[in-house]
Amino acid sequence: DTMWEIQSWGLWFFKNDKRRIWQENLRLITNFHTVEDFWALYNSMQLPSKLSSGCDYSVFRCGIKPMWEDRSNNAGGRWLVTVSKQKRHTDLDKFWLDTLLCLIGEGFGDYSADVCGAVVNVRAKGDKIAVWTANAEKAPAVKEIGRTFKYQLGLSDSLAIGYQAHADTATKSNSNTRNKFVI
Ligand code: M7G
Repeated sequence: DTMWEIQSWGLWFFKNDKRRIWQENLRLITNFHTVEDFWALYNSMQLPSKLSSGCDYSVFRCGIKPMWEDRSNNAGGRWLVTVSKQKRHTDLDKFWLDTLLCLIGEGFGDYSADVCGAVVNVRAKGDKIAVWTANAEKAPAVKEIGRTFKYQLGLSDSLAIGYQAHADTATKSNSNTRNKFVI
């Protein structure tokens, strides 16, 4: 059997435990580098909609931690798609799988190499899926990745999604981080 090789990715899991600091609640589950291994892993995972509130999955290129502080992320930002509570059961798992397939298939157009990873946050106040890119100042790459992300999820043109620099997210205490780009 020939394995279908892809770039190497790491799957991370975050579980909110208030007794620990944020970084300690983040764990690398495993790395994978073939399509077969991706599907074996995907089929063994709980779907995001089944996770308890406060959990995240992240899939990042091997060697990049899913945190703002990682040198590959720290000048970057994220395209953010919010999924309302009512849509958790119809949209969340589908959006997450579409995002993962786009990620491992390097499907973000000419600028796929600028994509560091993707995150799903399961939250009582509304779930979130984000694609993290390496450089918030690289407008053509950021915009192309955002357009592709939106298209791959099948979001309507009238629904705007925003891109925020991690530097802004990390320094805002409220949730209203300004958008650097909107698509
Ligand atoms: P969140 O989990 O991204 O979203 O951030 P939420 O507000 O919907 O739960 C919640 C908090 O987790 C942030 O305010 C930070 O305290 C912490 N946090 C999140 N991220 C992604 C990071 C990170 O990359 N680095 C650090 N140090 N803290 C983070």
